Amino acid sequence: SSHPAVVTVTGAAGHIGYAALFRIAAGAMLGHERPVHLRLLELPHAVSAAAGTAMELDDGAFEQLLSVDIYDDPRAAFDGTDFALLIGSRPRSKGMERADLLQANAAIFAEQGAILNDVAAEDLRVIVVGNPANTNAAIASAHAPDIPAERFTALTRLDHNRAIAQLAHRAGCVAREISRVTVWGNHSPTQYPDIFHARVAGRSGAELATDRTWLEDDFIPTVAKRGTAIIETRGASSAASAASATIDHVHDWVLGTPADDWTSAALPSPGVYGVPEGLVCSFPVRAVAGRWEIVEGLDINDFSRARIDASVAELAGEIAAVGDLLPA
Ligand code: NAX
Repeated sequence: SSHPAVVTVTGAAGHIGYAALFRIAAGAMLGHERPVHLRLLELPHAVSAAAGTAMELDDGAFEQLLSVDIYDDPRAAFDGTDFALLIGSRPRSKGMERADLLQANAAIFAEQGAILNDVAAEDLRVIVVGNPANTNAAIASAHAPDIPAERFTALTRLDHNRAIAQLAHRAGCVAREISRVTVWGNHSPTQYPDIFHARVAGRSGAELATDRTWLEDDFIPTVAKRGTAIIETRGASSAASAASATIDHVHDWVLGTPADDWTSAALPSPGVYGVPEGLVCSFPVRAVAGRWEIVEGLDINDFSRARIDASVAELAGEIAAVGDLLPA
């Protein structure tokens, strides 16, 4: 539809925010027909940087961009919003344990979930990018009882796109010749990129997977540890690729996945594929009429089962670690 969309981006002055905003303004996320109001939410110390980005957005003279507003108050930033791109989160600081990081972020996402519940638009869609993304999404949803849980999603599209890139290199083809890849589980090194159902330039992924040495020692760890490899090589974490994947996720959610293909997104489990209900887990998904549908009935072999179970166990552990921030 062409009614204007209100899009709130948290962490708007950060690296991913900077890369995402210009493409959203240019129509890459919601299509070139849909005008956009941008809301930039930042912590008080980064509001000035966000204001500078807003000046640059102005200077893009984007035809679809109706307004850019800057906030340090989440209640104002989320008022009436249709799309919440939750990119900002608390990074791990020196000496901080993983449990402390989980707690600090759980508090942020509990608050944002509650505010979204109060003030967001009826058709709100949420994508959590800030880590730990899956668990942050679960917490936000738990604090938003009036919003259907399926509207809270987390980004694993970057992992999905990384898997496609590695497969393309292996097979000597291009990305668009690859379909039906799935990333299962957590956005973490335990994630499982599954190629057994994939189609790779006319070949089956299962055929490529018969080379177990390549699969286990090369493909899977390369995809799962790509974020670290980017940091080591680039000297900074993935930003433009993460922004691009975030835009792909929302684009497909609203405008649909290509026929005969699927993608990966982390959604609250309805209890399928042995994933306990409520864990925000990455699944194979199609978007139909603006809703994600999990692709059901895929045959999961023992190799895949063990890896999915390991990542799901990690997700359950994260939720257990922040259990006291979940409403009773
Ligand atoms: P940056 O540190 O460049 O930017 C984060 C921004 O968020 C900062 O400007 C900060 O002021 C702001 N912020 C923090 N807490 C906030 C809050 N409560 N409300 C509003 N703004 C807040 O990080 P960047 O490189 O942009 O990464 C952002 C997040 O994405 C990180 O948590 C990162 O770990 C995560 N990532 C997730 C990925 C995924 O695939 N799910 C991949 C890329 C990335 O690692």
